[in-house]
Amino acid sequence: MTRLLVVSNRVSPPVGEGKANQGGLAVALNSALRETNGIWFGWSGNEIDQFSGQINFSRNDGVTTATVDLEAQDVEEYYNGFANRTLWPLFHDRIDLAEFERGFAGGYERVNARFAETMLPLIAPDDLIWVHDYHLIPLGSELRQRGVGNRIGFFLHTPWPVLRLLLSLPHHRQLVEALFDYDLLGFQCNAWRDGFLEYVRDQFPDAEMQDDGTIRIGGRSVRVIACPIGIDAQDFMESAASPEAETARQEMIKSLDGKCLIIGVDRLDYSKGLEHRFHGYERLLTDQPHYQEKVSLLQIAPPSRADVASYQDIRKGLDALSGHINGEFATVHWVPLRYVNRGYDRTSLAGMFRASRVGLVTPLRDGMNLVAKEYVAAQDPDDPGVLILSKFAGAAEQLKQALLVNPYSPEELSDALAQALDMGLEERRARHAALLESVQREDVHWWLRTFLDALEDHGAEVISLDQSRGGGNHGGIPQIHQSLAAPSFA
Ligand code: ADQ
Repeated sequence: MTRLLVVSNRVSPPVGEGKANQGGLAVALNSALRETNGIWFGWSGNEIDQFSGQINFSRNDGVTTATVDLEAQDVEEYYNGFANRTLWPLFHDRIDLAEFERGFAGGYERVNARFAETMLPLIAPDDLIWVHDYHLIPLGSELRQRGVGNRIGFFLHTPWPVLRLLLSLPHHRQLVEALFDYDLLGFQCNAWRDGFLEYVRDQFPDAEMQDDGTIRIGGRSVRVIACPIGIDAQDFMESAASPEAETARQEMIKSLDGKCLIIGVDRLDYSKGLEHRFHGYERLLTDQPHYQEKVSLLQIAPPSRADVASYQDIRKGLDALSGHINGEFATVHWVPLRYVNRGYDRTSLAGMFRASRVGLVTPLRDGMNLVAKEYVAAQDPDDPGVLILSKFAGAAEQLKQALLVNPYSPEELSDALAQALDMGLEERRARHAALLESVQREDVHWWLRTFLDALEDHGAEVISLDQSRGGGNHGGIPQIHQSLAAPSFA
């Protein structure tokens, strides 16, 4: 396998024995990096006074990471700014929360250029370069401008916004144009990929679309695929069946005192639909009072991006709403909603998932949603819980045997909760078996292979289209890139 160079905002090196706490994505990328003697490049998470471009190398469990420190202004404008206050809300349909500031766009452009410049010496001629997520959309273009001819792929972990929303982003065309400099673009599902193609058709009428998803434009060629990310299903199933998970399950069952557990586990983010979820639960308790004192909703939601005001607002809103629901329905013997603002290790989560009757995964918009897949993998196949899943999560394209709901409708949520709580064993088993088959078949290893195979295969075709690209790395700027103005988002 060709050497792999992974680039993402933050890096996640192997943590040895503590693998139980590492997500499937990090484990899978690390195993590919280990296998190819590759490098993972990104921001260290540290701030310094002045950007120096100095790379800090570290080697853990056979994987090399290379990180750079950023200036406080970079962090504010690029990370807290353009990435998390402009693109994240826009890509999750929250245009009301999106902030369009020139300074943010300038910082985004600057940090992407700094990443490209800094990582240049790390690139060997045959390396496959794999760039991750919305923080780094222009990185491929920045590398091309510096003469990098390697095959470069980009994977977007978030949804792709619909055309009319993306048009509200100043300089949206330049952002998309930068994506044409990759050889391969991966989206989480067909809906996001099709949204991207719709945008290209609308804004770039000269683009030639081929049946295999290749777009040819201005002498460039980029293949666009849907490649859904999975979890390490085998590993998660083993964690769920371990003695530690069993202890967590039993403790949870004991604390429930005979009530049926409904569980939600999410980062505290407005895209995850927690307020709507709470309203749906409130609706169940109001409209179908026979469930009172029979069920308990556990919502685990560790805070994230606490520097961004909209995240402080959502936290305040949820504190108030959870208090309101408990105030309205609680009795001296029953707390209807347990709302917990901290993270748990994966084994404990697996045990809690296994103790539940219902998994409630209802984001308003989500690139994929791995919690849905983890919930399925954690279940006891002989007595599984029921997954309620938002239609607007990328995972809904694969997990069709879940109870699919519109997360905006408290009535639909309430109906689905009642249906799940009343579902007989036979139907639960049948639905779970079909879901598990999908989660196991398209796991994180499948995702990694599928993306990297597509990225490798595409190389030969690119060379025949654009001879200047194939000749190794820093061999001068390929002609096609000279003919296009460098994208500017400022
Ligand atoms: P996220 O939005 O972070 O990721 P998600 O897919 O749900 O969301 O993954 C979160 C991971 O964190 C899961 O492995 C989950 O178990 C873990 N996690 C969540 N809450 C936790 C808690 N309270 N304690 C411990 N662990 C917790 C982005 C996109 C998603 C996409 C992923 C991967 O927004 O749509 O699925 O990337 O591509």
